[in-house]
Amino acid sequence: MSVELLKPQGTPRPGVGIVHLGLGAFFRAFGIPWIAEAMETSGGDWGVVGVSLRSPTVRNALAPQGFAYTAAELAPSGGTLRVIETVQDVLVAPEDPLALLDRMSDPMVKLVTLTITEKGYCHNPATGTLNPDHPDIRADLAGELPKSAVGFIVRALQRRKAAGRAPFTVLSCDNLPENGRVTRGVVLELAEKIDPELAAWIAEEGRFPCSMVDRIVPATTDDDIARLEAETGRHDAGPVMHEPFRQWVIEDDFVNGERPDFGAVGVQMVSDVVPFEHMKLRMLNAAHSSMAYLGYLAGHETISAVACDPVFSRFVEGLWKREIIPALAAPEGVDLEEYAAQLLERFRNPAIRHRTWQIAMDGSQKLPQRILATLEENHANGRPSPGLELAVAGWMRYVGGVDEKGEAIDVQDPLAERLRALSDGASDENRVQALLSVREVFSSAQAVALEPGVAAAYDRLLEVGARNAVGEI
Ligand code: CS2
Repeated sequence: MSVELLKPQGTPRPGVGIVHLGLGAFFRAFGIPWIAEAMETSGGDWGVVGVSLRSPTVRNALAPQGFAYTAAELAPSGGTLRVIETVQDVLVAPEDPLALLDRMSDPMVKLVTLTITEKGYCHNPATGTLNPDHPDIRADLAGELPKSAVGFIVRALQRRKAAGRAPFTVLSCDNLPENGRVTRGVVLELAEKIDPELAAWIAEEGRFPCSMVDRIVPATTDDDIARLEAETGRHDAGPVMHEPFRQWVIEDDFVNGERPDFGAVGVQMVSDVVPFEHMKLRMLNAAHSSMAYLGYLAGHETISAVACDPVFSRFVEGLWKREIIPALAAPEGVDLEEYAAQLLERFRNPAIRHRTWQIAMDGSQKLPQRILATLEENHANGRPSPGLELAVAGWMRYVGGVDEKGEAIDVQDPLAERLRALSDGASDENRVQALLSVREVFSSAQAVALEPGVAAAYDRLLEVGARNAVGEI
C-alpha cells in the first residue's frame, strides 16, 4: 500500500463539544474524521470525549498515545494514512459513571453522538419500543447511576434541566431505520418512568435528528497493527481500517442549530433522511447479512471472498434487482441500479478483510430492518422473494450453531442461547416454525407469511448446502 501522510490537525486542541457513546472502530473511522475536517474547515470547539460503555480496551490502547490514532484507508490499490487528534479523552462508563454524567452535563457539550449498535438501544427490534425488562434498563430504574446509554442520556438531561441548561442534541449513528425517532422514543419512555415532567421537557426541547451512516470498517486485527508498524515505523495500538467510500446523511435539526459545519465537508444535510436509511439498510446491509450467513455456511471467511464467488455475486445482484429495488422508493436523484453496482464493487475490495462472522453477529437485532421489512412489502404486493427467504433460512441454520462440516459456530447474539435451545429442541421439519415464534424478531403476521418459503429454503440448505442452494435462486 502506498502511504501518504496527511497533516495531523495540530495544536491548540479544541474544546470538547461532543460526547460520543460507544467508541468502537466505526465512529473512529467515520464520524470523527468528518468532525475533524469540519473543524479544519470552519473551526469550532467540537473536540470529542469518547465513551466505552463496557470494556476499557480502547481507552487503554489510546491513552498512552494521547488519544491520537491512525485511520488507514484501504483501497484496492494504495490508500492513505491519517493521524486523527480529535479525541480528547476516553471515559469507561462503568469505572466512573458520575464522571461521565458530569461531562455530559457540561454546558460546552452540545452534541451526544451514538454508535452503540442495534442492541444498545435496549428496545424490542420488532416494534422499536423500549424493553422495560432489559437488565440494564432495570438497573437504570433501580438507582441514579445509569448503566445503559439510554440511562446516561436521560440522567444527564435531568441534570441539565435542573441546572437550567439547554439539552444536548442526540445524534444516533447506528444502522436502525429512523434511528433518531427510535432514540427519542426509548429516551422518552425511560424518562417518563423516572419523572414525567422531565419527559415533557425532553419532548419539547430535545432534538434527535435521524442520520444515515455508511462506511465499511472491519474490526482491526493484530496483523493490521503489525503491518502498519512495518510501513510507518511507528507503533499505533489502536488504528482503524476503512474503505475509501463514505456517506453521511443527517436531518438538520439540532438544539439552537449548534453543530459542526458538516455541510462544508460533504455531509448531506437534509430535511428527510428516511429514504436514504431505507436504501442503505435494505440494499447494503440486507446484502451484507445475506452474504454473511450463507457465505459463512459455504465456507467463505470474508465478504470480499463471497462477493468474488460468481455464484454469490449473481445471487446478490438478483436480490437487489428482483426483490429489493422493486420494493424501495429511491431518494431523490439516486439511481438504485447504479447504487447496487457500486455496492458490489465495494464488497469486492480485496484490501478490506471484513469477516462474514463479524457481520453475522446480532442477527436477531438486524434482520427486521434489513430483510423482514422488504419481505413484508413483497408479500403484500404478491412479489416472490426466494433469495431473501433463503437468507432468513441461512440465519436459522447459522444460529443452530453447527456448520455444514459439523463444526461449532461461535454465535454472538443477545438471544443466542434461546435461539440455540429452540433450534435444538425442534426436529428438522419444525425448526423453522420454532424460530419464527421469536416475537422480538418476527411479528405473528410475518411468521405466518414467511413460513412456507423459509421452510422450503431451509430444506434446500439441509439437502444441498448453502452454496448450491444459492445457485438455485
Ligand atoms: C455490517 C455493517 O456489521 C454489519 O452488520 O453490515 O457494519 C456495515 O459494514 C456498515 O453498515 C456499512 O456502512
